Amino acid sequence: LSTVFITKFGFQWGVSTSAYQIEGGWNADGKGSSTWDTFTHKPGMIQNNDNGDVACDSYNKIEEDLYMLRALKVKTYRFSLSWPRIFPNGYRASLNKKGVDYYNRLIDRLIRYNITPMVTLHHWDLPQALQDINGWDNITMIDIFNDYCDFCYETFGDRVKFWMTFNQPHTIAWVGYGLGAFPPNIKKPADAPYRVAHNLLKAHASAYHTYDDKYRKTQHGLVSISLNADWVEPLDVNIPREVDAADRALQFQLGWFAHPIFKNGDYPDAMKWQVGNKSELQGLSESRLPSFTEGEKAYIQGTADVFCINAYTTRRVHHVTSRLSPKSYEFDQDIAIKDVEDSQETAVKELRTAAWGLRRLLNWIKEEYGNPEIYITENGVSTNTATTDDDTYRIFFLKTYIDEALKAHNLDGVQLKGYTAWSLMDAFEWLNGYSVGFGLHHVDFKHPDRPRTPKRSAHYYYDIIRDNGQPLPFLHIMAKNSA
Ligand code: GBH
Repeated sequence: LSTVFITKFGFQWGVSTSAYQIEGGWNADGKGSSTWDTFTHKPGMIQNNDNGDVACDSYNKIEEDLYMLRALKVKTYRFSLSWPRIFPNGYRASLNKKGVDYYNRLIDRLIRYNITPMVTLHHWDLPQALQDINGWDNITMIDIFNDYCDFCYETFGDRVKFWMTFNQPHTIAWVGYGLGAFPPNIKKPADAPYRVAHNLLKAHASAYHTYDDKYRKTQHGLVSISLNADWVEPLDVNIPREVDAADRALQFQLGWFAHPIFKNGDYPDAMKWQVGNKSELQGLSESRLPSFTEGEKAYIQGTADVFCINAYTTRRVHHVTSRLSPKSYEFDQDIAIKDVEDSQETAVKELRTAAWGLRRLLNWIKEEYGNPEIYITENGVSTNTATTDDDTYRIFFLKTYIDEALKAHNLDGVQLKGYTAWSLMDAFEWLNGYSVGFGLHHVDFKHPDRPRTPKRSAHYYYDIIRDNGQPLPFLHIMAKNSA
């Protein structure tokens, strides 16, 4: 391992969570239902029929969460606001003051301890009432989301200076409306993901412009969006067709959102070409990929102040020849996905680890999007919660992934500004329920008080933050010897 470390001060080390995964209090004090409440309350949907009704009970445990954050000495805490806790039916008219109070208390306590809040406006827990009007497949959602964001800037923006509109729009569009594995469980892979992404991009841009027009001058914050990407390694770097296939996979996943926002307001050429051609061959009168007007392109281009990336895994991709049927975002790509040999299995099958992929991904972002300032807003590894004792693997993960991120920063000139580890503590892990955990802290979900206990990786991450990069073991041995 190299001993590179961050040489510039001000690097933002932190941890990350999301509302539905930790808060609980699913119907407390007037909170409305979200699509995840609806989904998890149906039997058979989640492993062990787990749900987020109580989760880590963070709704009642601000002090306990703060204790962990202060002990780690993080500079930043990335969390999300539960939209139905603030507006139970999604609209401003339903304002729930107690929900607002909760976030005010949390934010005030963070500021008091010099922890910078990084706030995601929407991490998947959509008010059910808005799903009832078709959720993100309904264009009126653009203005509804914008009004919710406007309220949040107005209410919390005196203290919150780092906003992310969406967490992983790719997951909302593809897993929610294509695969149908996440709420709203719609399986329309031919066109719904494309329509939804189109609306999400416009909603994001609209929320960005609202900040620009009404708040930036007085609040001086940043607005971005957290995009997810798996690094994709070509099957054979010497075969141009395979290199193209890998690039295409990145464009379909990351470029779908990043190209419009960070480049020219429009989808990547590879997507327009692939989906356009296939649609034509499929006898459709127009492409299943919607298009933006010139005005919309201008409106979307440049609507993020920094680049926020969630990165977990690396995959290998190879080219497959044209599949015309069935019509699907998946088959539009002409690729097949494999595991990378040089990677390790984790408790979540599709999230194998390969630290070297992170450095390559960061460099790809740097080249593709003109060297933006980058924040890694999620990166972490899961272990089986039934066997929590051995935390060696999480330490190995942090050591190797952070080392690769620091190589990108120190050796490759990537403007990496911050890193928030996923996650502060074990939490409700979506379809996996509580069977796997990404936490630096263990949470006892069988105990009514949900006690939190640091894992060894929490101590290790504390060292990383203290030393502003990889801990330099010999310094501590010297310190001990002289003590
Ligand atoms: C992150 O997504 C999430 O942002 C975070 O909330 C979550 O806790 C973390 O992952 C760990 O799970 O099962 O086929 O429907 C990372 C990217 C995208 C990976 C969705 C899992 C589910 C695919 N994730 N994907 S499927």
